[in-house]
Amino acid sequence: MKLNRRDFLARTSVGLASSALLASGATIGCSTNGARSAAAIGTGAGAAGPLVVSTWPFGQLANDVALAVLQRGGSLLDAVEQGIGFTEASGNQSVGLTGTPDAAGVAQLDACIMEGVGHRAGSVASLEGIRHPISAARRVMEKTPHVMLVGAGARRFALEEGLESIEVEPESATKHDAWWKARAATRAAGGTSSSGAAPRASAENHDTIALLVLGADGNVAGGCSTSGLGGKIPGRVGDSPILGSGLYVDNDVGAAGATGLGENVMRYCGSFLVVELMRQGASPVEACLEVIRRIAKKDPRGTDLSINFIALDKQGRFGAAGSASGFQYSVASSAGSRVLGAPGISDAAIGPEGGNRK
Ligand code: SD4
Repeated sequence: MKLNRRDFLARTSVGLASSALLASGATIGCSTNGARSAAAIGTGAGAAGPLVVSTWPFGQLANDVALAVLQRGGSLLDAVEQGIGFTEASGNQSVGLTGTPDAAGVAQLDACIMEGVGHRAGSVASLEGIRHPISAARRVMEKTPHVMLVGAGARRFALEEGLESIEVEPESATKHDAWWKARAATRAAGGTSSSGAAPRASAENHDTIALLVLGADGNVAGGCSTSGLGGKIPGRVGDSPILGSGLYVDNDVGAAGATGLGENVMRYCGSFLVVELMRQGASPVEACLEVIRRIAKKDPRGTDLSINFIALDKQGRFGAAGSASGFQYSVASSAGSRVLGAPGISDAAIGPEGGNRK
């Protein structure tokens, strides 16, 4: 069935999300903290996998799906794809087709996936009308000789792969055309053209999902999916689909992922650096903190970066940190499913819109 975006949005609901969760056989863990409630600052001391770590409180349900896949004997990649796929289909305002659109009103989605074994990766950017960008990224990795596909090519590939889609091309082309024409007219009249509308604030739906898994066999993998910065210039790509920035996995060390203002992550290869610091002996939380401190030292914005990292290592230790205080992340293992707070390098409170702040 072909749906346009409006129909799709109307049909996508939390109800859909919960039925997917039940179908997965996952058990909801002990904490259901919302984004607004404070979570105790927490890091993991280290334990054998399976272990799943993801960004934000909404990652908790994705973790539960991913953990259930692993506990059923599924692969790390299946866990990443199904966990993130759950969020993409959950009606989230910053992940999947229900995510915040670009300045022209079109949801352009970014995602990537990476597997420690074989150091393989796949990525899609500015993908329109595909319900599960994470599945498109996985197929790029598994079925092409390439790592990254973007825009119309990525959509054609996803359609060829039979991925669930909605018909957006004619509508989005019209919207983009109108937006660029309006921008050109404003500039010709001497006005300052806005680079996009202000991001929409929401305390309930934060940002990107980055999800990291450690298997019982000690291997690691991860994925990342987002609609990106709300109100972005059409065609803008953030850190999330860029390997080394929004996500990085090294099977000798561990994995890291990012959420927040991608421009402040991708200039520093943030996730790569977190993994490299863990290789040099830092714990996951120390590595996340040190990367943000380094960025803040070099960046003209100082600590006003709106960025956050999560990380896990091969020993089963995990942690996270933010440029401001209040970032929350989710962790699931056989010990339970929790939402934890992360330390910030500054006392400033994270905005209601999380990292998605200009
Ligand atoms: C981006 N990092 O596109 C993503 C969006 C995000 O908090 O995580 N915002 O820049």
